[in-house]
Amino acid sequence: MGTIIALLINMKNKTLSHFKSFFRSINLKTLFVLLGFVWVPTLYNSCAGYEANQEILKSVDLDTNQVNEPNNDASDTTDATNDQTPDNNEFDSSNDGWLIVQDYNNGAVGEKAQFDAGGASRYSDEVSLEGGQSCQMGINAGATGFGQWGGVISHPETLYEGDELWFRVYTYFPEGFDYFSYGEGGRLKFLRMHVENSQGDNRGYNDIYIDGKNASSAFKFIYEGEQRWVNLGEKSLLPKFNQWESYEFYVKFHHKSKDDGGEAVIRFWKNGELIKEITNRKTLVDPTDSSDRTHIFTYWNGGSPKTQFMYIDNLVLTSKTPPDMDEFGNPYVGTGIYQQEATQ
Ligand SMILES: [Ca+2]
Repeated sequence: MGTIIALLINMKNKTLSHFKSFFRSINLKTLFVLLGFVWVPTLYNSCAGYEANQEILKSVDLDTNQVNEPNNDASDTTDATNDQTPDNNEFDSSNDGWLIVQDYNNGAVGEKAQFDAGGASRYSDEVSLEGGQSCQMGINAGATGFGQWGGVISHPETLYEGDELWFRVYTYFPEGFDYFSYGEGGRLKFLRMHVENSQGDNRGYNDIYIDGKNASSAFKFIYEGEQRWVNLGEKSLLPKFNQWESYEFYVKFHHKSKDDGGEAVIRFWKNGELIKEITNRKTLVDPTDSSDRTHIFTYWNGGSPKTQFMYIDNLVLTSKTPPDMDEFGNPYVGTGIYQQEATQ
């Protein structure tokens, strides 16, 4: 497919005048054959697995994403990270929760990282927050990307009403990355916690979206079991290019909001700063609902506007209470760097 596109681009550049006269003289039947020639491999690549996608992604000119000048200088990350390295053992041992850390430092570069449904998520040494490696996430132009874009982490133990979940991840968007959605609602799925009922039927996700390009806010929250949007943060809080930034999404699962006498609370931080605490939304439909898995990205509403890559590093997903607290006394993972080895 990459070869076909390259050929078409070459033809356009080198023989534009011939190309125009060719199209003026072309009949409808030939046009359909040509369209099929392009469309069928595109469809194949959007459905096929890792190998097909890898081929496409390798054909991208990395110059346009400015990842040719990887910046592994740890001094650039000091603004976003704590000087102290927290100890995983500091996580609250008084509850029975679990802790997952992914630092992507030990996988073979180019191999698929440890996500479900993340065929184009691979270990990379092009940029890293710590340890020399990160996880590169990629998507093809026009693809919605399920099975390729982002990834899914199954919860080691299912979470129920009253349980809490913290999801912290560092992201690096290269210059020129377009993180907006241009269809199917016009918002980009970002951090997502899945909810199901006691029969295993879908109850919708607790979602953080990157809001629309022309929206007033940078992000939005919704619990799909309630379908009420909440704006999160000013536009200035959108991801910045060529730097590591942390995002953290906290949910206390409950079928009633705190404001309604329940326990459901949602918090969202960027770079350790609380963007919003939400106390008037529920996070389950029924008290018997549960949360079985967490997603990062996984489906690009309307399709990606271009073929592009970004990177994540030092992902922490935990139902154990983290040792750090924000300025309001809320426990959170914050900006600390954790080591994967200690949790294995
Ligand atoms: Ca790393």
